[in-house]
Amino acid sequence: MDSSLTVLGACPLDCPDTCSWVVTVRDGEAVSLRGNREHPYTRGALCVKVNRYLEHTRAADRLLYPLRRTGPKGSGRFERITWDEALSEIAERLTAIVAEHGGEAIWPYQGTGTLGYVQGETGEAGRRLWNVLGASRHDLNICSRAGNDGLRYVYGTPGGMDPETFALSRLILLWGTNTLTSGHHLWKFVQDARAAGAYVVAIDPIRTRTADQADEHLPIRPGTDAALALGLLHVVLEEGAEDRDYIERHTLGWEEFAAEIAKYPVERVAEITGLPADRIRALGVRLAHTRPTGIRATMGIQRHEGGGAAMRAIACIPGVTGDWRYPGGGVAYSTSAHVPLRADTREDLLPHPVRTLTMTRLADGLDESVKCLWVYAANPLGSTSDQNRIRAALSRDDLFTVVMEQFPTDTVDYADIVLPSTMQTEHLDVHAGYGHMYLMWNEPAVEPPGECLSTTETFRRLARQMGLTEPSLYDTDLEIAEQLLGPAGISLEEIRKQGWVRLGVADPFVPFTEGFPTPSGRLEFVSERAGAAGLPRVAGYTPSLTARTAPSDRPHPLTLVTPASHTFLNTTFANNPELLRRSKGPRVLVNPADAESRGLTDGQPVRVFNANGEFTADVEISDRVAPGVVAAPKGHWPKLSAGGANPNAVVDERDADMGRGAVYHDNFVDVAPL
Ligand SMILES: Nc1nc2c(c(=O)[nH]1)N[C@H]1C(S)=C(S)[C@@H](COP(=O)(O)OP(=O)(O)OC[C@H]3O[C@@H](n4cnc5c(=O)[nH]c(N)nc54)[C@H](O)[C@@H]3O)O[C@H]1N2
Ligand SMILES: Nc1nc2c(c(=O)[nH]1)N[C@H]1C(S)=C(S)[C@@H](COP(=O)(O)OP(=O)(O)OC[C@H]3O[C@@H](n4cnc5c(=O)[nH]c(N)nc54)[C@H](O)[C@@H]3O)O[C@H]1N2
Ligand code: SF4
Ligand SMILES: [Mo]
Repeated sequence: MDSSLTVLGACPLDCPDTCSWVVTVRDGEAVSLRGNREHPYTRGALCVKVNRYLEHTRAADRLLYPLRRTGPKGSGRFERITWDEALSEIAERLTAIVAEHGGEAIWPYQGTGTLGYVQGETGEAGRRLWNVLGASRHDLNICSRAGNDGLRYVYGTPGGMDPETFALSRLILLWGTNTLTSGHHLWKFVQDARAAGAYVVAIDPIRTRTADQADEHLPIRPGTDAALALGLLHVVLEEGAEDRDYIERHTLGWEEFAAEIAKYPVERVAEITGLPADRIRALGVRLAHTRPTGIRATMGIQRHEGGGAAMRAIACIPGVTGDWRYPGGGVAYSTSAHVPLRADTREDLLPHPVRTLTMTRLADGLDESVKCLWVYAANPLGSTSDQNRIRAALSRDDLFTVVMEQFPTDTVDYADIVLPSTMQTEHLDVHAGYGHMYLMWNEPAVEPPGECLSTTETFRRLARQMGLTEPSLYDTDLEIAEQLLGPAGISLEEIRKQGWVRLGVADPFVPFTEGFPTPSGRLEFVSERAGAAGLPRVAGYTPSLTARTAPSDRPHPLTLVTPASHTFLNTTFANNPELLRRSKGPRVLVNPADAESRGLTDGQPVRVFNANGEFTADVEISDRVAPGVVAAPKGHWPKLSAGGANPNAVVDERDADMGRGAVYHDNFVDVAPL
């Protein structure tokens, strides 16, 4: 007799696909975790990383008990303590900090370890407690903000195409996105389009595995995409293929934008982007005459000084071609803005207005005014810019650091108190994909191992320990889920039963048929809001730092790009032995010409360095990158890497043009034998 049951869940990771999964539980133990074939977008496949999720939940290095540090900060030496000891020590310290320095001395540093609406990023976990204490607000801008803002100036929202409609596109531009690595479920819609005759172009400084599969790859110079967008539109105008009717009826500022386009003839764009003029022209002609054209641009493109402007310029393309008229036309960056769940920010709980601290600016922000850093679902020592300065800031003796974690990351090593956290099979959550149009339910499948607690339960217990009386601090996870779903008109029963529900929009979904949520109600080539924010009024080209610096002024000759790794999700899974093995360890791609001039041989260990610091990697000599560009994936744990650092040791803590986004793909480095 089979006593097993199946439990529906969702992948919590910061990946656009948010897969639906099915956990089989036997005698209280999860025995398998598989993709859910019933899900219309993810259709049963997970990925190389999450195929190992159950193994990861039982990993030997999983944190199972609260810990108190016994060695110096960074030593990673801890003793096991009870939850009572941990919570009473924390409550005492927080109460004293609030009394002496005010609540704003607490920085709740929340990352993207889970995108859950209950346990994570977008959600309720902690916010109510932090508001009651008057803690600083945390701006989680690390990932996609510059691009979001760029899109907002044009469309009024970062929301765009339903990715499923790429099946209907006849020209697909995969622009600054590595689909087969960072959200591979889109690929079958790309393939469906191809079967119907679509042409697929990858625009990426790296010849990625996605570029390998495309019909054409344009190896653009990093940080010059807006110039390419304008150059392609230049050809569209030469061809007389602009959609005059659409422009007149649905856009704002055409004359001024057309004058901007006029500044970017193909020859000039070839010089800026490093692409051959005839290939730019050929793509421009294709764009001019292929409807619908679907553009998939994701976050890679905006991790630059001019990243917001790049997304803004790309967003203008379908305004000129009229592609927003058609299913399969337009731009798809993220679907988050279509999600109707609106977590109540509960400002009413604040004792007084509070400051905002910026996630991308941890090294700068962690000054004397911060007395408690509370890290959850984040691994700043692996993922945030300027690692060495963060390490120094975390070493401060008067800083009280609490880290809620599943694994003993580099960041954990700097904690005063470590609190063990549940994983996705062990807690309840609600999710929304940012690359599809479905809401997801995650039912807890098993009891947590050891003494792990969910984020919500940890905060409920801490509130009790601190004697706080605000009733909403004690809402259960199910109550929180109901508060989210109810106002959005989503039935808890339905989503729980099926594991997912489609957002309440037409299928196929074509956005902006009723206008754009901009001040003018039109697609804005010219934005007064941008002007008021000190940005160019007219969409245009803002080069990245490395693109705008003359060779003689560059402190180091090479541009480093640090994209998604195929085997990790940010730093998550980079401690899994099998995935670490498959990653082949920290590597840096170097063009044969740059290798030769430095006397490098394939496989040799090198230092990649600049004034911020250095990291160690094995050289992979390859024409997958152009001369002048080197690439090293994000995600390796510093302490598991030779030299104790990862690429963020050389990444500047510097702002993109919009939203204070990070500049992970816009740094000068050089490479030398170790
Ligand atoms: N396997 C895996 N999947 C992931 C992640 C992961 O770590 N691993 N991370 C997840 C997260 S957090 C996010 S935000 C998304 C990010 O996923 P993506 O948006 O795909 O982001 P990146 O990997 O940073 O960059 C994508 C591509 O953009 C290219 N690129 C860099 N600079 C430029 C440029 O100036 N112009 C152009 N045209 N291209 C450029 C890079 O070479 C890279 O191939 O993926 C998610 N999915
Ligand atoms: N060089 C370089 N660096 C980058 C990027 C890049 O392109 N290049 N990309 C950036 C991007 S896009 C992002 S989104 C950031 C991500 O940066 P972070 O938000 O710091 O994400 P991770 O590094 O994955 O760390 C997440 C941690 O959360 C933990 N975790 C997961 N679920 C839970 C939970 O439910 N509770 C608790 N308490 N912990 C949990 C995991 O174990 C993991 O250690 O990294 C950025 N860093
Ligand atoms: S990381 Fe992405 S592709 Fe992999 S299981 Fe999670 S949602 Fe699916
Ligand atoms: Mo991200």
